[in-house]
This record gives sequence, C-alpha cells and structure tokens, in this order.
Amino acid sequence: MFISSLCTKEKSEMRLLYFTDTHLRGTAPAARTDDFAAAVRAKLSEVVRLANELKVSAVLHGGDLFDLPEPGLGQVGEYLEILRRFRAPLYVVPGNHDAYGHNPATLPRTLLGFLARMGLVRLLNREPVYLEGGGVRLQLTGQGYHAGIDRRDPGPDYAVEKRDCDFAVHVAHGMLLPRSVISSAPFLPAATAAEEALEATGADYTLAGHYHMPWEVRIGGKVALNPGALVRLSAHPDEIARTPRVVVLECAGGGVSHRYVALECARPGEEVLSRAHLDAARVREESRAAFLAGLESFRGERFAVMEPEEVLREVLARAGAGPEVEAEIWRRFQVRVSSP
Ligand SMILES: [Mn+2]
Repeated sequence: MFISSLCTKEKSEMRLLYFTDTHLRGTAPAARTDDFAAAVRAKLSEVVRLANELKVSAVLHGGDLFDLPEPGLGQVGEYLEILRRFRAPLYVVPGNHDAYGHNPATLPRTLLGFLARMGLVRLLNREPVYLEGGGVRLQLTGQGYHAGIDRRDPGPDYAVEKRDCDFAVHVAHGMLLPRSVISSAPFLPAATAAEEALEATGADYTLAGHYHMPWEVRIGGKVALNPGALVRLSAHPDEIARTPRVVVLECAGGGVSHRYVALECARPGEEVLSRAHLDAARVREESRAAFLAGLESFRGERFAVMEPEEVLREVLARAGAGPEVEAEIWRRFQVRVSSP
C-alpha cells in the first residue's frame, strides 16, 4: 500500500522540453566568426541529450525550425540526424521562416511540411493533442505564424480553452511580448501584449517563439514566456550578451512549473559573434556610392553615352592620334571584344 502510493507519487509527473528559433540552414550567418555548423550540431546534441536524460514526454519547438522553406539538405541533413535521436515526439509550430512568403498554405512544399508528412515531426495546431503519463493529462495546442497574427485581437491566436485536462500548454510563433518591450520598441510592425494574451487564455503556459530575445510574464497562475532563439544569428549587442537556453516544464504534485537550462556548449557571444561584417558592409556601401557618383560625373561631364565604342571614338578624337595609331587601337579593341 505504502509502496504503491509512493510509486504513484514518484510517477505523478510529466516533463516537457521547449526550445525555439533554431533557424537551421546550410550557410553560416555573416555575424558568426566560429565554425557555425559545429556550434549548431553541439547545441542540438546537448538539447537531445537533456531531453532524453529528463525522459520528457514531448519536445516542443516554437517555430523557425529552419531558416528557409527549403534549406540546403547536406548541412541540414546532419542537423536532422541529431534531432532524430529525441526519444520523445517532436512537436513544431511553423514559423514565418519555415514557409514561403510567410504563408502557411505553402507548408506542403517546404522541408518542414515534408518532415511532417514523413512522420518525423508533428505539426501543432489548434486541435488539442492530449499527452498522458504519470497520472497527468496535458493538453497541447499550437498556433503557427500567419499574415494576420499580431494584427488582430489576441483571442484566435493566443487564447485556448482548457478542457478535460490537468494542464494546458499553447505554443505560438508570433510577436508576443511584454507590454514594456513593445513600448520600448516602436519599430515593431505588429505585436501582441503577453499580458492581454494571458488574460484571454485558459492555458497554464503560453510558449512563444519569433522574437529572438528572452522574456517572461506571469499573471496569477498563468505564464507566458520565450526562452530566446536557440541559435544567435545577429551581432546585436543583446544577442552578444545572452546565453541560449531551453525551458523544461515540470508537471508534478498537482502543479506545473518551469526552469531554464542554459546550454553548456554555448560560448560567450564575444567569441562567436562579430560586428566586423557590419563595418565592412558600411565601407562597401560608401565606396559603391563614391563609384556611382564618379560614374555619374564622368557621364555627365565628358561622355553622353557609356558604349565602349563611343567612348573610345571620343577619346581618340580628343587625343588627336594619327591614323596609324587609331587603326592599331581599333584592331586591339576588336581583339579584346571578340575574345571571351
Ligand atoms: Mn525566428
């Protein structure tokens, strides 16, 4: 009797692992100075090891699994080999980068849609999935990115009804942010206040992806959070300063809680991100502008057209070269033009 109740208590728990915005791709971002592919492989391996060690019931991904609808399969194939080692099913909401033109209707012809067809990932939508284990019944829903998200009432995208379960978790790929962040970032084209979403939803946890910086809002017993992108792609100072992490949700003893796990393999931002490419791009832009300005003055002041023959004719006329020199120049010009 005592032993059986102990066992029940011990078993009465369920864990989930959540990570987001992996942006898997075949090329390295310009801001990265390290062996990017090796860094991504190490991160994914650590996440898989953690999920398997914790014996999670499901792994959740908040979208932008891929950086492109059809990323390079050589590199991404290596990443997927690692992700296949999750012992628990991998649930994903499609992010804007996973689809063409940010349009979820294009998913069937994307890599994410293909993986879902093959049964290698499961796409989460508003149709609830119920996970049961250790005396816990958990409701899982998702909302992928679409053109109207964050441009309408939060209800249809961020609010779910909690039905016939102990805990409800909703995963969404959209610009869900704390009010304080929205008011300090007026450049955002559209955003939804996490506080409003929490008021509207029945979910215990609302897990967001899309914004790459981490945040968390708690109202009453409900939590909305974004652990931040798993992979740092830009050299924004905030990106350099943060450590990529995942979230572990634990349902136990009648309650649900979460903790962040920072990736051990993630190196300090200064070691893997550089702003040098931004400086290089600025210098390139300046020299391009200078070149175009020079070209414009060259055209305007000296030559009406840029046809090589016309320019050469003009130059010869001004130089006052004799007929022999001119003939030789035209001969050489012809040779140059006709050679590949
Ligand atoms: Mn993203």
